[in-house]
Amino acid sequence: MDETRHGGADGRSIDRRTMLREAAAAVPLVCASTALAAQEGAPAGARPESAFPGQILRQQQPTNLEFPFPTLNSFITPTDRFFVRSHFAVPTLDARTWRLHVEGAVNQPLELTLADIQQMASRTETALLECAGNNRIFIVPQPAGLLWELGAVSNAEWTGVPLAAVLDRAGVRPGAVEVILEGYDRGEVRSFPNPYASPGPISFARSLPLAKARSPEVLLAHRMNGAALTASHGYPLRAVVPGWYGMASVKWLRRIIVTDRPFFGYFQTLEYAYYERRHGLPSLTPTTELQVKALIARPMLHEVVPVHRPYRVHGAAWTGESEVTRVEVSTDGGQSWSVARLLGQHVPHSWRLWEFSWQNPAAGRRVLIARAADRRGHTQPVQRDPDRRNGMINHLLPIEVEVR
Ligand SMILES: Nc1nc2c(c(=O)[nH]1)N[C@H]1C(S)=C(S)[C@@H](COP(=O)(O)O)O[C@H]1N2
Ligand SMILES: [Mo]
Repeated sequence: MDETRHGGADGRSIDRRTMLREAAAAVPLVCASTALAAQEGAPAGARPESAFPGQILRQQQPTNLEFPFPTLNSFITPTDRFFVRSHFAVPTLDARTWRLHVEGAVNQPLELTLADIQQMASRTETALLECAGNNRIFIVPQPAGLLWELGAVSNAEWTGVPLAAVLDRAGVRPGAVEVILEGYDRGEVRSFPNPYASPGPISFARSLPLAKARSPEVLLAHRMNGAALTASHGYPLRAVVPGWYGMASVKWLRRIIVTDRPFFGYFQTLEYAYYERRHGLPSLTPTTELQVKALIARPMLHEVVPVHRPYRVHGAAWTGESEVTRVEVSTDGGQSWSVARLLGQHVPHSWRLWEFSWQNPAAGRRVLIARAADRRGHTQPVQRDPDRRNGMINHLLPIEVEVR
């Protein structure tokens, strides 16, 4: 393999040697190509769309890939590094025969071609997607679900048509309350590594309340980072729901169904739902908005940090319908905190890169922690709230390193 370059938006690039060095140092990381080679029965040449040095393999079938967060070096995540979360095999779709159906409580049901959608007025915006299960590997005892470390999160530029424009074209009837987005992918969910089995084969589907569905930032996207969507990211058309966890951004769109009653599908009850206590009674509630969070890219877990030399601690922070206003870093396990520098500008629904200069690290084991706050005053919980089940993980994460 050649010295593959991965240009970032800021013009920097990472060579393969750097990637190998970094991946080798990160204990829980599994290199995708190594894991695939070790996989018995994998047909020769069967690799995910982008193998190492692109991503970390978290599941072979369906293919689930993590962005190697310690390599974070650009505001926009290149498409071949962007994490992939798919519950079923990637459907093979031909843009010439693909159709989007709009039905349910509408005046005019629609059957749209990709060309129909591409002819509508488009909008481009930057938005982060984070899987609600990101950082699950830190939860003790180990919960159900894929064990993501830091990188089930990425930031990209999306181009498409506002969902609102398609809804207007169909005409939403009075009494409608939700919009269900359904993908072309289908399968049976097994009880491992998922928490619950599905009632036979199901498709991936999620609903949005009508108000969010009509929000101008919610897109039916056909382009990602300036190119057509790749198969694993939803070709030919996907939803992008900025400000919400990734499960709302349904890929490989098949149907948009306007309903006059709430939807209780698998992926918003048995999965991607948390307990909200109403009247003291835990009530399963679909996961929606992103929680405020800061993550450290470097140093990475168990990294060896050179003693008595300034070290650039850096990472990214984000929140839901607000703006990150403060990131703080502790290098002593949370006893004292220093303010980190926010880089660049605030871009709605995107992450904000940050850095902090760790002066004169003393020898020994050190625990680094980052924490963020947003304009609304939302902060990160110190402890994990079990009502969140196996998702929405934003409590403080200790990153232990060795200074020597
Ligand atoms: N059709 C379909 N859409 C889907 C999924 C899926 O399995 N099928 N996974 C969802 C989840 S849980 C996440 S986190 C995001 C991930 O998007 P990405 O694979 O482009 O990173 O897609 C969402 N959309
Ligand atoms: Mo997800």
